[in-house]
Amino acid sequence: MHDPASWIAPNKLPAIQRAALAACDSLDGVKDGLVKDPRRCHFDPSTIQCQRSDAHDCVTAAQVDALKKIYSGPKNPRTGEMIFPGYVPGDEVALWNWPFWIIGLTSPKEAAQAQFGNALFGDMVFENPKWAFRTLDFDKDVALADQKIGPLLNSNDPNLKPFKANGGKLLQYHGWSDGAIAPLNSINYYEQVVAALSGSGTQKDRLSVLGDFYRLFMAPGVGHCGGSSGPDSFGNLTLSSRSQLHDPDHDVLKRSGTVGRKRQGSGENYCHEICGERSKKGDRYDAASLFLSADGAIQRLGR
Ligand SMILES: [Ca+2]
Repeated sequence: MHDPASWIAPNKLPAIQRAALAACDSLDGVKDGLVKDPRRCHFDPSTIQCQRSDAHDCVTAAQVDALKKIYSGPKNPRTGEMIFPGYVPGDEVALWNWPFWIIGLTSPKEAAQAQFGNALFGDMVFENPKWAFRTLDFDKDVALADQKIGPLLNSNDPNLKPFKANGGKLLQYHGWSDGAIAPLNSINYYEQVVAALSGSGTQKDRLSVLGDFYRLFMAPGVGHCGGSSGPDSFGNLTLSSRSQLHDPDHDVLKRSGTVGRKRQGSGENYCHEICGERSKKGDRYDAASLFLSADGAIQRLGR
């Protein structure tokens, strides 16, 4: 964060994504450009470190260090405690992923994350609009933010008992390629809710408590709310218009068989293999596997 040489320009992203996919795409059994469960992906950026001079198809030592920090997420330097999860490898190139959110098109200060950071800490925590994100103390400043604005902004209380008792149900999805909110945080929250609601029961009992109350669906290759390289139209009302919502050509939930959609705006037809899993039906893919598989992956966490 302090070393200008650590900035990763967008022209490096194709080489990074290629290397990440080479390491992880096939882990789910299908080489399709999607990593179904990025938690199984242990991509080491040092495998593409430049051996000689800097070039667009390799990364420098400083950039390797930066990549490792982006993938692992910020930690408290004093306690080692995770502040927030890192981003997952395999879908770095898309404009609305890393270029827009994380690295910036021509400089790191253009990144939306930097601008959010400056606005939140500068305006709301320190009340100093000249504050710059590079000065952040990951120990004291984060604690101060939690103390000062956390009660207003934090949405991490896992006690959903009152909501559940009132008949509430929660359907949540998160794109694995989200460059804004690290997707692993949703899984962490889900597990915290499981613990808060189920007490000391067995893992099976604990999950059955949530069965018809809270479902979390992790969508491979989907960016922040939508977009990126995976199938992102599944009744989530983000990119689908209301007319498209009930159109099998645009909504995977309406398509039982080959999963396809038209890329919004371009009219280009293409198909994706949901979750990277081949269906037993051969070249046909079961849309439901997107959800059942993702949910099942979460359930496996505690076993
Ligand atoms: Ca795959």
